Amino acid sequence: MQAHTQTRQTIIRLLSSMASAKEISQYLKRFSQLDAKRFAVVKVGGAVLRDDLEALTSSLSFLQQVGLTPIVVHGAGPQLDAELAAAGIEKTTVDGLRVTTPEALAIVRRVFQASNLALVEALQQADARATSITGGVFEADYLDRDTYGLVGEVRAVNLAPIEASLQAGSIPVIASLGETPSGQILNVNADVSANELVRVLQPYKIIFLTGTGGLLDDRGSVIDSINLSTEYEHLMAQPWLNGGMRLKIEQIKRLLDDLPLASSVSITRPADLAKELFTHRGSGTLVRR
Ligand code: X2W
Repeated sequence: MQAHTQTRQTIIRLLSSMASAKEISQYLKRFSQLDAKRFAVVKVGGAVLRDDLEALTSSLSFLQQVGLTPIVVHGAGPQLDAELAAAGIEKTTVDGLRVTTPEALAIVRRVFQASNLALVEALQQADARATSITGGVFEADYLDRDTYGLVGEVRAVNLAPIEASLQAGSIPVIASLGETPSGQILNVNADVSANELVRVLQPYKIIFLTGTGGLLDDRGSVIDSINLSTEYEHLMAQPWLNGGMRLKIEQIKRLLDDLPLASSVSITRPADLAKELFTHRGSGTLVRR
């Protein structure tokens, strides 16, 4: 009952966002003609899991109800900050990546598992089918052991668990943990793992869900669109751009450089996901090459 109410609210929000039924059905038709495996990769930041779970689950559940199955990759940054601090482990980051000691890794693994399960259960509560995937997808190597410790860079992506989930019409919910060929688990930044998955899958839509609902300018307003070919240098030179966002934009640039020219990345918030997908105007920040 509650899930239906949430879905109805999503639809009402969608309709009130000035999209015509014609517009929405055009997008629906286009998406339903695509290879179902490549509809969308949606990266969900840990802040969204913590602060915006209901909008997230109702938006993803809505997609499933209209026959679309997104692939979800999630982080757990703020949850890790809290749990590591509670264990008395000081936070060190280099270039936006968390330096991960063996002691920290044990907590990273536990927190990723818990966050993953919490999202899967919340999706099921919202009437969605979802599959928990906390390993077996990202084959990794040490990024630079001296600098970062147990942090991985993705060497290969194993699509089998994702495909099995999609085949069953279930939303794959993937934690950002990597594993070396010899079985060492590594902490992987979730933007990095989402990007590697996108490189392999080349999905139709690439969406980053963040607490901010887009890239913010110096006054805290969401920037509508960024054209990397003309704005990248200028943007990266801005002192107000924080480490996480800087890393995100750098990675999006590298990602888009590897994808077909027409590809773009959307950064938005969960409540505006349907608006981003089904309206010409979209929502949040659209990043193009
Ligand atoms: C990240 C993984 C979590 C993450 C970390 O330890 O914070 C590294 O930095 P968000 O919420 O998407 O930022 N890993 C190596 O990326 O979560």
